[in-house]
Amino acid sequence: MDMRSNNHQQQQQQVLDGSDIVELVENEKVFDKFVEQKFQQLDQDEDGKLSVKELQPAVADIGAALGLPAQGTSPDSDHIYSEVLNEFTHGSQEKVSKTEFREVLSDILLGMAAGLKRDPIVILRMDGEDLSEFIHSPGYEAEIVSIYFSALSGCEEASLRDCIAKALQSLSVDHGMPPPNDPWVISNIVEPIVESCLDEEDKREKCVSQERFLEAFKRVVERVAQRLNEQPVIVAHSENTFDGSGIRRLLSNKFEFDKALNVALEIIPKDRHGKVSKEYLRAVLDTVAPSATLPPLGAVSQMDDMIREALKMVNGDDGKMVKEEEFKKTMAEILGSIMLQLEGSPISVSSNSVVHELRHLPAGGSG
Ligand SMILES: [Ca+2]
Repeated sequence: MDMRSNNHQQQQQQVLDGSDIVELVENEKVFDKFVEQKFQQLDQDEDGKLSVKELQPAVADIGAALGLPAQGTSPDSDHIYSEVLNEFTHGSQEKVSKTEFREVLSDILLGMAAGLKRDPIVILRMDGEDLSEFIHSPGYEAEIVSIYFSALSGCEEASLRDCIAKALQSLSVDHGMPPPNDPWVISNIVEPIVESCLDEEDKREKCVSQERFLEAFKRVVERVAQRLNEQPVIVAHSENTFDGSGIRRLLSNKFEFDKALNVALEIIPKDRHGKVSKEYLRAVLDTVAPSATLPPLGAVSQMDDMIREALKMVNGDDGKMVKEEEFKKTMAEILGSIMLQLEGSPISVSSNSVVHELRHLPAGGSG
C-alpha cells in the first residue's frame, strides 16, 4: 500500500487472516451448529444425505472463497471444483452423510485458514475518499501527464474517449480506484461514467491536446470518486510471495515428498516396465505444486517461465522413458533449482478483485 493513503485505508480495511475460520472450526458447539445449518440448507429432499447435485452450491461457495472464477469459466478452475467435489464424495460414493460432510468441510476450511494465514486477504471498502485525495494531491498533475504520454504512445489517432479509458487503466487500488480492468468495474463504473461525462463530439475527438485531456480526465475521475462515495465498492486485495520456503519444507521431509509424488504418479501412464515418460514432468509438478506452495500452471507467468527453464536444464522435454526412481530424482532436481532461484529473487503477485457479496465466508454470521 502506498503511504499517501495509509491513514485513511486503515480505517476502511478488514484483514482476513484465517483466525476467524480456525475459531469457528475449533469451537465444537458453534461448528456443529454451522454444519447443521449448512446441511439442512443443502439437503433439498430431506433424506438426511447429500447427493452430488445437492452438494453443488457448497462446492460453488468453496470455489468462490478460494478465489476461483465461476464453474464452467476455465478448464483449470473446473478441475479444482471437481477435486473439491471429490473430497466430499471420495470419487465414487454417491451420497454424503452429515458426519462425512462435517469432516470434509472442517478439512477444507482449515486448509483455507492456513492459506489465509500465509497470504492474508485485505478487504478494502473504496468510498472515493482516497481517489478524491489523490486528485487534489500535489503530485496529481505530474502523474497524469506521464500517464497521458504513455496512454497516447503508439495510438496518436485514438479518440479522447479511448485515451481516457486507457489512462484509467493506469490508476490502481493505491490511487483509490477499484481494479480498472475488472469486468464489473468496466461495465458498471468506467464505461457509464466516461459516456456521461463526454458529449458525442468529445468522444470522437482525436489528437487532443494535453490540456483538453487533463480537463476531461479530471472530470471523469471526479465523477468516479462521487459514484464511489454514493455506492462504495468492496475490493479484496491479496499479495502472495513465492520465496521457495514451501519447496524447502517439502524437500526436507522425505516422507511427505514421496507421498506427494506417489499420489501424482498414480494417474500417469507407465509402460510395461513401469517406466514413465519425462514429458509428464510438467504434469506431475503441477499436481505437487500445492504441497510446495507453488501456484498452479498458468497462474503466474514469471513462475511459468522459471519452471520452463528448470525443465530445460534437466532435458525435461526429450520425452525419454525413465524408471520411476529416476523420474522422482529429476523432480527433486527441478524443485531444488526452482527453490534456489526463488530464494535468490522471490516472486510477488498482488491481485485485486471486486467482492459482490461475502456470503461464502463463514465468519461474520451471514453464512
Ligand atoms: Ca438429500
